[in-house]
Amino acid sequence: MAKVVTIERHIFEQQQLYPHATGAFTGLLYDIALAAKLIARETTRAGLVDILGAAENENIYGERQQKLDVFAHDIIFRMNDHTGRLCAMASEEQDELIPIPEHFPVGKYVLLYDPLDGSSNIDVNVSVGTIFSIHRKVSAAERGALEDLLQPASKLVAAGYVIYGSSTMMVYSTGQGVHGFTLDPSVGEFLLSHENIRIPPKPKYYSVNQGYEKYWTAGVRAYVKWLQGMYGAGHEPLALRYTGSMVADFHRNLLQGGVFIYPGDMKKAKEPFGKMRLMFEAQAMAFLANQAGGYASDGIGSILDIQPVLLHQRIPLFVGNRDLVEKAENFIREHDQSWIKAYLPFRRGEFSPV
Ligand code: P6P
Repeated sequence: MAKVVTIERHIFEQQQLYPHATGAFTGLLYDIALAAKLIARETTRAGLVDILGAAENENIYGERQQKLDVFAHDIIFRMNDHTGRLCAMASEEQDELIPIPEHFPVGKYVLLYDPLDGSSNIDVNVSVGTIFSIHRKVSAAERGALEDLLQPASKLVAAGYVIYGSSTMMVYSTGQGVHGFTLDPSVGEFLLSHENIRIPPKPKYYSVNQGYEKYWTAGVRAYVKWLQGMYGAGHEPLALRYTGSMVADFHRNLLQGGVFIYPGDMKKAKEPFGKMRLMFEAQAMAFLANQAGGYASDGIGSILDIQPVLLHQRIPLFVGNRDLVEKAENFIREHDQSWIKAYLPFRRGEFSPV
């Protein structure tokens, strides 16, 4: 019988790999796992208690916040604001940096999180997820600053997600591979179920909102046709799976092989360069994909290397099997020079704050 490893034990064992670890980082991951258990309890009951329906206000993107979004945001904040492990936080649901309250001590990490990604799916019982990233403090500021948050994904010390689906799973990496834990609700423990996840070399799926094809650039349109096996004999089509919940689509491609695509499109002037949030979605998934043998790109190059400029900046995203993502870069390079010319200043951060 395989050994039973709880996420707490796994995190502790990972800490042993870092002789100078102080335990603060380990404690931070424990706290995220606990917050995930509390959120999982509410998401599985969402249909039963008056937690459905949009909250009264909207978030920075003009999206009506589902009450569960607000609950998940609050749980993660309150689990981490007093521990002395963080010097700042940032949430997809809040416009600005979230400081640690003055009466609490600060630590040497910052936490960025999307409390409930895909929350528009809550009311129709489709999987949703929490995404988190952890950077080390780099600024000289006493209590954390934007500079500590706006670091490239190559500097991440950890990242992961929780998927609230047919079962609740927490998937994370501290740079030592990607590991998945399934929640056993009868004992309230995340148990190791997927050790050292590697993206299978033979992909099965592609995930994109096919309904927006008319807005794609020529290169993206040609690329998706290639994924569908439309060019030349011998290239088998990939199956399309798209739920509108990036965590669920990413998770499927991580385990079965495939590529998640949210390209730049021209349907919304404010989103010609994509809808995905660099700091709250793309960075974590890029870190995990690379740790699992895959790759993540904005169509030009690695997400890991992009220097963020704004907390809520958006980015085109292609993530999954390395060869599939590199193929997207080739199609865009070949067909989308005008789009590239418009995007490069944006990518360098030469844009007025939105
Ligand atoms: P669309 C959810 O809001 C999200 O950020 C991702 O989880 C998801 O993949 C995407 O947006 C869905 O966007 O435009 O296809 O509905």
